[in-house]
Amino acid sequence: MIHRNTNTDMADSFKRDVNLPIPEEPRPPFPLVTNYCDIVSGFGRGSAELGIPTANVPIEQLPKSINDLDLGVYFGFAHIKAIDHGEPLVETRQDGRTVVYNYGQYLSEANSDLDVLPMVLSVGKNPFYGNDFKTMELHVLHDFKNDFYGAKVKFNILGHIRPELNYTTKEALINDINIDIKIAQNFLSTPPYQSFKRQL
Ligand code: ADP
Ligand code: RBF
Ligand code: MG
Repeated sequence: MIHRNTNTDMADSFKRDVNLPIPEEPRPPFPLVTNYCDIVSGFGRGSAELGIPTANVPIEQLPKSINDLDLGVYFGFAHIKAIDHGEPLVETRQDGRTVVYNYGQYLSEANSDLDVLPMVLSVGKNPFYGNDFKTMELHVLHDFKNDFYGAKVKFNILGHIRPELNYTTKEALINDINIDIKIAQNFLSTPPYQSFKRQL
């Protein structure tokens, strides 16, 4: 029997003790959906240290239902759009590096950047880095050619993959994020999950 989309019967490489069961279609409290939120800068560690960039969104712009979620890793779809803006704005991070807010002016329709795209979401306090406040960060499963700080993103959350964990090494964190990505791709590619692209 071909039956590949439950978390209890997945390829061995996806199996982990921490995996939560994921149903064949979203079940309450999912789907949850946001309005368009700003993409803001974080600590700049996602791409620089992990090779996994994450678009950070301000938690104040999210509905209470999303702010009430347990810390952990979720998946869904995201829609990014550029906003009209004059000059790019340059911000200096605490460590002196600069971030350029280009408001998404290099997003390219030809590169499918403006499509509804699959994503994994970390709702966390990032214990690996010793933060003590909550962040919401989306890693979009797509190869953007430029960054897009200051653009807007609207997303939905369709399932919960695992709780947030603390890690002793960067490699263990990266390894788990890569498993999260495979699980998300697996579910998001199925018709019951695909149908929620229409929400965005
Ligand atoms: P920061 O800590 O400032 O969020 P990151 O290293 O996490 O820094 O990089 C995030 C930025 O990278 C995003 O705001 C976005 O502009 C860009 N980016 C490029 N590719 C992606 C992607 N696939 N998913 C999310 N953000 C991406
Ligand atoms: N950080 C943690 O400390 N623990 C985690 O379990 C964790 N899971 C993540 C899962 C995904 C899918 C992503 C994109 C990030 C995760 N991170 C986790 C957050 C990571 O530490 C964060 O992206 C970096 O701190 C860069 O901002
Ligand atoms: Mg980030």
